Amino acid sequence: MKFYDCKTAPSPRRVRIFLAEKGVEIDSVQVDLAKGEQFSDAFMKISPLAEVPLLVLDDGTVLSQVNAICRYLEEVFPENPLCGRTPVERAQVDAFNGLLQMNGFMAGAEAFRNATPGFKNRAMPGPHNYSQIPELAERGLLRLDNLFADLDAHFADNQFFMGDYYSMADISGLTIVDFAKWVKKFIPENCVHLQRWYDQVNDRPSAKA
Ligand SMILES: N[C@@H](CCC(=O)N[C@@H](CS)C(=O)NCC(=O)O)C(=O)O
Repeated sequence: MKFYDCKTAPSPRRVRIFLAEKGVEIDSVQVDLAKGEQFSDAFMKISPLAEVPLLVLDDGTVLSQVNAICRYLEEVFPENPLCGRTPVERAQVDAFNGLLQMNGFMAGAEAFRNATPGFKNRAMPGPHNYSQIPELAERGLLRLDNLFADLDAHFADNQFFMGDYYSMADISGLTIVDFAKWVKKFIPENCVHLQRWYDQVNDRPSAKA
């Protein structure tokens, strides 16, 4: 297996934390997004999506998308389950991940990519170019405010996303809070429950991945 990673990017970090929690090491290749290596012929031949992360299996099968890659890794490394321990938990972790993808990663990407000069014409990742829309940057910031408030309410009654069970949803959430710092969104002082959760997940050794 080979993991196509970029040390500075939030999406592949989710896979790195997942692997660290599992205690699994995989050969990895760094793709320097700042240098545009995702558009190189060599990389586009592996995946025309021009995005990381990617996982290439020994038989050449290419897996893309964080949630799909982690779902596969969970199947082949089932010890210490992170995607749910029962059918109900698996559905609940998927639901949190879907919501976090939409309301966290998309919101952060909206805010960052539509306002950062270096991303002019690159408002969306992937092989197609899109112009920046400043209103979307504004909306992304508002969506992050709302997400933080919603998560604070959730963590008032829950140690982790899934009660007392640390899961893939916590990995997604941690990565979003750190990604939000790129657009100068920090956990508000009044979100004490969200801050308590963040400190707890950020203290785990895997958070350094
Ligand atoms: N939906 C994808 C998102 C992947 C993604 O957005 N990757 C970013 C890095 S965080 C990327 O490769 N960007 C390339 C670019 O900006 O050109 C997933 O879940 O894996």
